[in-house]
Amino acid sequence: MTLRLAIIGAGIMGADHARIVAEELPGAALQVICDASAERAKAVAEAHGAADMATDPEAVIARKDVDAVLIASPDETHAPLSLACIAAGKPVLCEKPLSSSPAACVEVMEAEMAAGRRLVQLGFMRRFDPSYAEMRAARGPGGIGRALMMHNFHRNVDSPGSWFTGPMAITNSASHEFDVIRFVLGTDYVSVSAFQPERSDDMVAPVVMVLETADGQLATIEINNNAAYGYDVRGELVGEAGSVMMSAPVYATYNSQLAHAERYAADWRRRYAEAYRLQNRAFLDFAATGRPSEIAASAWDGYAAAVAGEAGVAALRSGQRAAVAMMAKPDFYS
Ligand code: ISE
Repeated sequence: MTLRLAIIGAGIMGADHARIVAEELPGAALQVICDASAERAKAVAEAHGAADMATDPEAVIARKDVDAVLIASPDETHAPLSLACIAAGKPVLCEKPLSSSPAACVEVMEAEMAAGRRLVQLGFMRRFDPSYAEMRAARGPGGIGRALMMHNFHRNVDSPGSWFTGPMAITNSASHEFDVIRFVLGTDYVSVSAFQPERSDDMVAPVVMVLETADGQLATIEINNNAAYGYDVRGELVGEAGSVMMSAPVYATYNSQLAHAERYAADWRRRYAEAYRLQNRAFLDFAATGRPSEIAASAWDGYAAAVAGEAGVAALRSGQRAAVAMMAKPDFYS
C-alpha cells in the first residue's frame, strides 16, 4: 500500500524531504506540500510531483487522503503540529527540535501516551549516520573499552539568519549533539557548562559546552555557526582502550597548485544524505507497521534534548555549571 504523505513547511528542509520522498522512497507518495507561502508550496509541489499544495497545516493534517505527516516548518510550530497529528491519529516525522521548552515536549509525550500508541518520530537524523553507529558499536570489551569522553565539533558556514542567536546555537544546532551523544553513550547528562569566546565583529560567536554524564563521562561540544569555510562536523569517542574518530564521507580529492585537498559540503544536506534517507525509510516502516524504529528518536529524546538545551542556555547566561534534571522516563518510551 502506498503511504500518502503531507509535508508541512517548504523551506530548505521541507524541499529536501520532498526530494527524498519523490526520488528515494518507493512506497510513499507526496500527497500535499503545505507552506504559509502558497508560492513556495507550489514550487516544491511542482518540482517533486506532489498531488496537491496547501497553506493551512491543521486542515492538511485532518485530510482523509493524508496517512502520515512530515513536519519541517519553523521550530516553534513543531510541538503544536505534532499535537495535531497525534489528535488525528497520524504518524508524524517531526524535524528537530521538538521544542526548546521541556514543558512543551512533556505535553506531546502526554498526548502520545493518552493516544495509547507511538505516533511521533523525531528528526534527529544523525542516529542513522554510519559513523555514530560505529562509535556506539565500538564501546566495550573487544572494542575501545569503556567510553570516557566524546568530542564533537559542529560548524556551519554561516548562521541561517539574522534571527539566529547564541542561545539558538544551543537549542537548535546543539540539539543534534545533545541527542547523538546520549545515543552513542547510552546515558543521560547531569550537568552542562557553556562558554563563548569573543568575536571581533557582531556575528554570533562559537559556543563551547562541557557535559558530564550520569556514568561519569565527559562530552565536549563546539557549535560554530559562522565558521566561514564549510559545513564541518567532527567527532571522536575516546574509550579506555582506544578511540573511534569520525570520517566524513568524501568522494574526491583535488590535486592542484601544489596542494592536495578535499572539499567541504556547503551544508548538512549533502553530509547527511544517507542518514536522511535511512531515517525517512525508517519512518515509512513505522507509519506502515505502527512499530517504532529502534534507532530513531522519540518524543522522549526530544524532551531530553530540550532539558539539556535549557540547562545549556542557563549555563551560558550565568557562567555557572547548570544541572540537567530530567523527569523519570515513562515506561511507554522504554
Ligand atoms: C540546522 O538547523 C540543522 O538542523 C542542521 O542539521 C545543523 O547541522 C545546523 O547546524 C542547524 O542549524
